[in-house]
Amino acid sequence: PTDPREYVVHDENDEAFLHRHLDYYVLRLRTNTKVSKSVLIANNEEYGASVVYETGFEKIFEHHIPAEKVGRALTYYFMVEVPGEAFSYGFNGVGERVQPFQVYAGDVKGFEKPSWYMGTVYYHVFVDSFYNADRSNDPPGTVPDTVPRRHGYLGGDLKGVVVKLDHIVSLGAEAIYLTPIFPAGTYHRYDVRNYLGVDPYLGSTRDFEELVRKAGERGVKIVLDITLHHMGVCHEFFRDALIKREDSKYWDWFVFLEKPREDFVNEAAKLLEECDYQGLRTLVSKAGYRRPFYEAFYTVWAMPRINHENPETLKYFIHVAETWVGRGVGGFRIDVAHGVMDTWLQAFYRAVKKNSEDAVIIGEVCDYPFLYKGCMDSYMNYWLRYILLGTLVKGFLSPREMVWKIGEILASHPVYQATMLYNLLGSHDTPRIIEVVNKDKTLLKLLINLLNLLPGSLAIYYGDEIGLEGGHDPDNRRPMRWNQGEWDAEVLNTYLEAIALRRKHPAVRYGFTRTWLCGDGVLVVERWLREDRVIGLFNLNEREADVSGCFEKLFEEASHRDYAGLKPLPRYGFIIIESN
Ligand code: ARE
Ligand code: CA
Repeated sequence: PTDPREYVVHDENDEAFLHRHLDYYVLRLRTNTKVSKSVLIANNEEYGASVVYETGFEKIFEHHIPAEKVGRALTYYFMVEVPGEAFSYGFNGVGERVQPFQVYAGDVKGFEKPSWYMGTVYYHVFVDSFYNADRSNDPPGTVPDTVPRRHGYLGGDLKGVVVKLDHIVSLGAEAIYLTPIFPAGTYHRYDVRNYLGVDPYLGSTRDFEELVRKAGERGVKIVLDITLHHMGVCHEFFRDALIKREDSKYWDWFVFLEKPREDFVNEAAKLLEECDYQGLRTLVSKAGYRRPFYEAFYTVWAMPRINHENPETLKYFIHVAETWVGRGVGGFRIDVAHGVMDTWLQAFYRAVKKNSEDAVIIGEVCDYPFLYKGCMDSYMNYWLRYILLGTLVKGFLSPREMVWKIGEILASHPVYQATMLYNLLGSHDTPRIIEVVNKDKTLLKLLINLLNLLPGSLAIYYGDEIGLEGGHDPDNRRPMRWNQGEWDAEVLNTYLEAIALRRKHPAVRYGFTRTWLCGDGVLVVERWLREDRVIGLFNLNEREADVSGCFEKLFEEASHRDYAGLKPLPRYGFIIIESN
């Protein structure tokens, strides 16, 4: 709507509009772009907006009220200004005199204290490629871990992660996200055979518990990858369903599109027992099947989809999650979360959180991310990655569009949730970031520092910190390089400094955020919490940019003169200013 009076939105029941973040209550108002100002009147005091997000077609005003001003209840309305007019907005809508919103403080959702997964540093380990510390458990056909990945096993194992904890800790990582460790039929293990065990090629349950303990002693949590969308075709439940069909207890755990043919099933059952994929492929083509006769991950035979309409599946996976929480894990990354029914995920989430509030649930979400309320704490923020690369590498977004889109992400989440997002430059599903930027290390440094300063957790895909190369899957899973002589010291130092900054400043970990453009394509990211403040200026241009004009808005008083003589920022240059 073009009339600003027709587009003023605040929903006191929606966390994105009203929530608690540490010592503050956060209240947001969405308006159209003509609105110039919003003043919140709360419990008889006035609060200007601390942040204004612009998304291109909206403005979102964010007001912060110190918690001690709230007491038991909050009574509030907004005064909205448009050039030439002003009006109020309250519970009953727009008018001159409006009824206020009223809420009990106890009903407002959010966090009073920081949780461990706000602004955490994750280290993402692709287990088979990381470090082979135990040759005695290597799968047959393991190739030496100096050979680039082609599909077969490299032999990495859980002991390998324990042995290399020093490296992970010295980086400043606080949690390790492990790709699947359950018994499976492939090197990546997304085709799970048994959700309650550890793949013998990786070690034993005791080895896993040792990893949890040793990591825990150094303040590092372990997050497991769990596939809730599909199972492995060799899982005994699937085999049972295949053999007994409707008589199987597990028939309804999957979605069969047609009845398995008897001649096929008898032979398949034998092959599945050994998890012989080679044999299975031959059988499938002999039987003339063009695609699986059950729903699957795409059309991958090895990954039959789980029937989430069957409540038994929910019960089972809650049991699985609780078993692993009992073994000390810090949480889960849910594979293909965007392919699992919302209601199922919500119930799973509630059940896990009920018994272990501290366990983080991170969804794999590749598409439009804002629809995942109440299903997870965090998601893999591929959307932010797309925005940053779309602006800085591919160039199909302008700096202005980039700021709008970042604003949209931030304004769509409660502040506390924005600090939990799993922000990444790359993963085991994308080409390596060093390749994406065409080995341009100046640009890479800018990306690392920009991602580090934006709200969210910071995830490092193993090897990215030392400049490991690699293209598309499976080339992005090359063996980790352990000869330090082959490490890229420049990249490593960039990560070390960025992480040290994050660990030093609560503002970076879980502070509030303002972003804007100044001058010509210079992005300013300001983070603050109470007295702590960090400001980054990023030159998004491929050429030098003047930044002297950027400081007046930042430091209205004396201090800005200190920066008046500041030199222009070089191509993709940046500076970070710490307030104390
Ligand atoms: C293997 C081969 C591939 C081949 C594929 C199909 O390596 O080259 O194309 O088989 O036969 C796991 C393994 C993969 C394996 C796959 C199937 O890690 O190596 O691929 O199993 O056997 C989409 C999904 C998203 C998924 C990605 C990979 O939406 O959920 O594709 N990510 C998870 C894991 C993967 C894992 C699986 C799912 C399966 O993180 O590692 O694969 O359990 C756009 C789209 C996204 C799309 C994305 C592709 O962004 O919007 O929807 O993600 O591209 O990256
Ligand atoms: Ca091994």
